[in-house]
Amino acid sequence: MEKKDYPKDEIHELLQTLDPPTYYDGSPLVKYNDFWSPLQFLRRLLYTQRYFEAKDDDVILASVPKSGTTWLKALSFSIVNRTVYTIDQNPLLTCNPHALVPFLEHLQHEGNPGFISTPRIIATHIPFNNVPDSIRESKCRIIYICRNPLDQFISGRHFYQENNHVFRENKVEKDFELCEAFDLFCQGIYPYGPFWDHMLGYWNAHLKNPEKVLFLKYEDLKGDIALYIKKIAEFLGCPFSVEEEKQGLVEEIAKLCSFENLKNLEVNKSGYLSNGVKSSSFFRKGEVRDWGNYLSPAMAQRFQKVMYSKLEGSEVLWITSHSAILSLQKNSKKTWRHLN
Ligand code: PAP
Repeated sequence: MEKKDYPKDEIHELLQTLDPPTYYDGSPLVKYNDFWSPLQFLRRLLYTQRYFEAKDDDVILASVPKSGTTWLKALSFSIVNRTVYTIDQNPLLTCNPHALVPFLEHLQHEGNPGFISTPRIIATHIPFNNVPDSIRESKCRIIYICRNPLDQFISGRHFYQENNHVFRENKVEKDFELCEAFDLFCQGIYPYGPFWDHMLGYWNAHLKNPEKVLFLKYEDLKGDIALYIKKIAEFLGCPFSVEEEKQGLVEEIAKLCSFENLKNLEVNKSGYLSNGVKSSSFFRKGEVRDWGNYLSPAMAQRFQKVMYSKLEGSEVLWITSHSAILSLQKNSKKTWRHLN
């Protein structure tokens, strides 16, 4: 994307029309076009909406933060580029997945390496209704990944605390109590939230055109990664050949992109991305239902009611909260503790 500037006075005028920011763990969020945009990224969002031109062969990876974006970046990059790099020369061995697959909202940012893949693979946390028109209107394909929102919430909690030097406006401010953050999350106040609208937006787009939008679930990938590697390849129009399958390429990609492998690579153990975020903070536990170690049964009950009230009548309720609700029953006898 050519580097242009988004006029400062337009942003200033827009901000006059929006409510003052609401703070999520010290990070200002503004309600813009029905979603909670991090204030620090609003300018980039507007820039992207105005100038980004999707190409028909682009691959867009979309998600609510902390739903498995890093994993999906690694998988998509390896699948699309499997004839370009052998497994032992794959750039994932020496680069964090976020350095190989840029975020749409950060493309214009200084220091962004741009695209190193053809077709281009670009990630975004922007809700479907707010992505640039050309993404909706072109033939580009979108892969959406969702995750049990309670795990998403706990993952985000760790991530934002570990990187508060990047996201928090007042860096010395004390951490939010877990229950305060949870209260906001249940109201939909979370970066790029409400999560229910985010999921519904992409889900409805998938129903309307399943060839354009593939809807994946983190928990399903954890259950059978080989199956989903093949599904992604088919969706992108580059299915594995019989020969590739015989050679075990699907399993090799699964292993390369596994949590254990990526977490233990030198490049992901230390250091920072160009935006100041700790590389290691993208690889915490990679588990399903970790929320049960942090949230009380009462909190989970409250969450269940929120899910029903927001998603009732849509299959998304079943798809995204089925595991949350089942695990609520499983975890209800567990002892629990607060994160702080
Ligand atoms: P992002 O939205 O900031 O890019 P994202 O990658 O979506 O973050 O989410 C990070 C979560 O995915 C972390 O979950 P946790 O906090 O519950 O542990 C991270 O551990 C997990 N994750 C990262 N890479 C993988 C992987 N290869 N396999 C499974 N889970 C992974």
